[in-house]
Amino acid sequence: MLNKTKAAFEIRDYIREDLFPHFMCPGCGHGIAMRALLWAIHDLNIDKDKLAIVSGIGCSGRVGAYIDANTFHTTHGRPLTFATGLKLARPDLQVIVITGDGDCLAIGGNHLIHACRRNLDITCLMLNNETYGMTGGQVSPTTTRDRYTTTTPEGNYEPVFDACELAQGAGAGFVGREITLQTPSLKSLIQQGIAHPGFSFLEVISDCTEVYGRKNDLGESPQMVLSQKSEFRSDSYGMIADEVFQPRNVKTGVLHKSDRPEYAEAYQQRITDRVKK
Ligand SMILES: Cc1ncc(C[n+]2csc(CCOP(=O)(O)OP(=O)(O)O)c2C)c(N)n1
Ligand code: SF4
Ligand SMILES: [Mg+2]
Repeated sequence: MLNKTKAAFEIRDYIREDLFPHFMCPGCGHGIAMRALLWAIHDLNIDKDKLAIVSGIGCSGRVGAYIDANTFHTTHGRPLTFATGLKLARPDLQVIVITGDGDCLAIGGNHLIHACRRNLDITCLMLNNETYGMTGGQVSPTTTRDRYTTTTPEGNYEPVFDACELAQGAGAGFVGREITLQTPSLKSLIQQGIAHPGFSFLEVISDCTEVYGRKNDLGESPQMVLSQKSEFRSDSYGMIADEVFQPRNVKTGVLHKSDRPEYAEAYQQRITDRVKK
């Protein structure tokens, strides 16, 4: 039933239409992720003037530019560092990072670990399409084993990173994963992540139809999105036994939640205690 006190979600209220047509390829999963994020922002009633979107470099990073809010398109791998400074300087802002698997786990991997460790109240949306989409489809830390990319012409032989386990291990207060096919569930997960007072790491299983799907004969966007459903499930968690570190049947939804102290609050408390001494 529609909430009578609030207007229904209309994506045009949240995007910069003057920048259209957008650059994304037809069927790119990043567009669905953007819709889910904006829907969550709408449902949470977040004031656009209080919303800061910080993004890195990549097709994922470019998504931020289309959002009608305070947007910061930063350098490759560094959106979490910019976001950390911004949130400490302006704790009144709702700071949301949009990053890619390459941006967040490869060049920016070190910054991710420390953002999780600090547990500052930032929401990090990592759009995982298993490749460096923007630069033509190189291998990334999440590329499925044996898949072809421009830098793995014989098939990928590197183990796959489980970013959610990494984030949990490094101390993130909230960790979750969802596929774009389940857009309402994705929206709900993003809402919970934003509402959580601490660092929220959200992995969105996206798809790069153009330079990754095509190279691996994964079909068009509908086939790619549907295949996520069989690989990512909300009721199971595990690795295929004979493929070490190869995530399959990986769990979706909220994977971890803790009430570790939020960094800025803990920092403020430390200062208050010192002044009292
Ligand atoms: C310091 C630096 N190194 C490399 C690049 C080139 N570069 C731009 S985007 C990108 C990878 C993006 O991949 P990902 O984060 O997965 O985003 P996607 O395009 O897949 O959404 C790279 C290597 C750069 N811009 N800056
Ligand atoms: S190259 Fe891939 S990730 Fe980039 S816009 Fe096209 S489909 Fe999306
Ligand atoms: Mg990518």
